[in-house]
Amino acid sequence: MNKTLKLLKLFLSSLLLFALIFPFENIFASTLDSNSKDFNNTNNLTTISYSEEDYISSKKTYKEISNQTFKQNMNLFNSLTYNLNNEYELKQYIYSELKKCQTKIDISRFCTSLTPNDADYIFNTYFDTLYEYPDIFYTTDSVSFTYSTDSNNFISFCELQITYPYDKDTLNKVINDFSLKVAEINDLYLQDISNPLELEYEIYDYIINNTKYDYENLQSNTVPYISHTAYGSLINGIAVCDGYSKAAKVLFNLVGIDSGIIVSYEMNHAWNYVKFDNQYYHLDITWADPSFDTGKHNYSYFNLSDEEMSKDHIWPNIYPNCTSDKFSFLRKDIGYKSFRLKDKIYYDNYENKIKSISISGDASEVVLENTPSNHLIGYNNTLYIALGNEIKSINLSSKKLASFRNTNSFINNLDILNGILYIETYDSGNFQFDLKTPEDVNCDGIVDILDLSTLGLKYNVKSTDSIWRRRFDINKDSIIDLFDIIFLTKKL
Ligand SMILES: [Ca+2]
Ligand SMILES: [Ca+2]
Repeated sequence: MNKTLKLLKLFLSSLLLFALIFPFENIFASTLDSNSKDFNNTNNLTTISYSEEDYISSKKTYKEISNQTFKQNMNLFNSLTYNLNNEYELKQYIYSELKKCQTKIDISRFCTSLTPNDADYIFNTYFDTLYEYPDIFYTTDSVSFTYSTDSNNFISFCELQITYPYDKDTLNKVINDFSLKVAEINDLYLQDISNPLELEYEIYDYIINNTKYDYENLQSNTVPYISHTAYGSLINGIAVCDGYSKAAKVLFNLVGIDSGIIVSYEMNHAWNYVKFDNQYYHLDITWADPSFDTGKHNYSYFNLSDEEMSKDHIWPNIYPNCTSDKFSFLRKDIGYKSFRLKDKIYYDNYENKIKSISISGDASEVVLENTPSNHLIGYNNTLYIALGNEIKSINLSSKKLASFRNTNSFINNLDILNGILYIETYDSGNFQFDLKTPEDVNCDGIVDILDLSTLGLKYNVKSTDSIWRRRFDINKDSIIDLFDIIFLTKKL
């Protein structure tokens, strides 16, 4: 009896030793194959690769699979059961490891109920993670994983292998640049806004104003991977549709707006969905960008219902239903002569009136009667309207109308970008005016005692403090102090 027990102990400990050594031995024995979906089986260890393109095309097959009968779907059903238990934790784990730029991510503990048939599910979970957290922009567009199975064909070892297209210093630099840029956008554009809908408009407008569509590379079929990333949009200012969508998702994540990215294999296109007031809406920032398609689009692709969107888009039925048409007023009532300032959209609908409507469409009013215009644009509580050769300004608090500039010929277009007013005339050239007034710290279009008291509230705040706002630092010396007050007082 004692001898049998000893033998059993010996047998069990050698089994344990074998199990411990086995995976390590085989990690070193395995070789990677970068070819998509190529299999490489070495000593019971298999390596498969999968690209973002495979991921996008899987969104198409998902639609087809979901139409098949239950029996044919047992494998899918099994992985869906598994999804419910573990998917969130797996994504969080992958995300945290990618944040640390790990080249190998051991996900064995998440995969014990899976078989090799579920490989695509693992890959899709990896890419789902990248689409949920596009601040991970610094991996290549493909991933490999190596696995082994036990005697019942369940996965016993499973490791993702990540490649980064940069050396270590460059990798650190691009990540650092990106997070500084996101912090700057937050500081300048988002931090002071508490209304979630206004935040959504601000993010949509920010990306349209600061990203150009990568046409040049599209035409020569040389779009670099970076144009498909949030980095392409936010840092380079150049992107294609998924770059626009990922940049928006990064900013929506930052401010806590529930959103996602819709990929359409059929259209070779991507856009966002956003949740507002318990309803989902489509948002296509790429198609709304005048650099994608000339002409001002404004809110033509802001918060659309499925019905509105399906006029020129198709997508797999795996995304949230968008049934509300609350924002269709943006397409129906408001033309290209419109501009949003904070929580109102100002517009001229060929009635010789300037009207405003709240960004939710709930309340509208007439701002100015008898004020025809050809173009309308706004900045810091002031509207600029052009008619013929003249530009007028309207302060929205006082409703005071004043002549701003006269040009010698017909004004073709007005544009405002980052505080600069661009004027395009028919035959006397183009002009620009810097409208920025750093002393107007509360951004209401005038410099007065209110700015002084607003500045006073930030007195002695330094750039390292959490309540820092760079627009209060008028002389740009990283502290809000007496010197800023002196600058402001000179303008009173
Ligand atoms: Ca002011
Ligand atoms: Ca200062």
